[in-house]
Amino acid sequence: MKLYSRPLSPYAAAIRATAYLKNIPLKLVDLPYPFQEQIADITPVKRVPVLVTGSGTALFEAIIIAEYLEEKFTDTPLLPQDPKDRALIRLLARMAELEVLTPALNIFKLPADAADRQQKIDAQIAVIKRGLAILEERMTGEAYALGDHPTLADCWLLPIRFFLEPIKKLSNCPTLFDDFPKFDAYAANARQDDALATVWNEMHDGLVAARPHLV
Ligand SMILES: N[C@@H](CCC(=O)N[C@@H](CS)C(=O)NCC(=O)O)C(=O)O
Repeated sequence: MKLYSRPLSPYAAAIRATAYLKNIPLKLVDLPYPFQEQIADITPVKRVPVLVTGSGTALFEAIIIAEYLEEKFTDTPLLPQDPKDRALIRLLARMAELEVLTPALNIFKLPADAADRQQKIDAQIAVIKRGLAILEERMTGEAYALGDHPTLADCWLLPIRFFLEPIKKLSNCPTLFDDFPKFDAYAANARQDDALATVWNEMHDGLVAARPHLV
């Protein structure tokens, strides 16, 4: 299988985390920027990640790819048996994506010369804090997002936790995590896992290459 990816993309990083945690062999294709036209023939939305399966089927949308990998490779499950527990894991991942990553990306993509830039950033920071409060309430404070073993929630949380480091700098908001100690500590906890540490380091290298002043 081939994964079209970008090191810093939190969505692509979520799929790398899924694959690494499950020991799934993947051929990684790290696309140079701009990449959209290079994948236009395999995905109509021209976004990463894209997974091309062994039989040549292209799958896109990170959550679809992650769920496919979870269903196809069952040796190391990242979702438990109980439907309620599965739902709670998916809920944490979804909240992290919608309520934290989306406003963080809005800040990341804001042009340097945008009118009322700091005001716009502050508005997105308020949204991020609301999202972090949701995550903080649900996280267990253990080694992983929801306990002492990795789940699909970590595949989203780890990349998003990384991505908020440059966002703190971009936003002049060094105190962003002050009210969220479990989320803050999550970076160090989860990176004790080799697979998640690898994803963190790949994102770090991607940030060095793309926006070195934010490292
Ligand atoms: N909903 C998509 C979002 C993926 C996404 O936004 N990827 C970004 C990189 S982080 C991208 O490829 N952007 C290129 C573009 O929008 O032109 C998913 O879950 O896979």
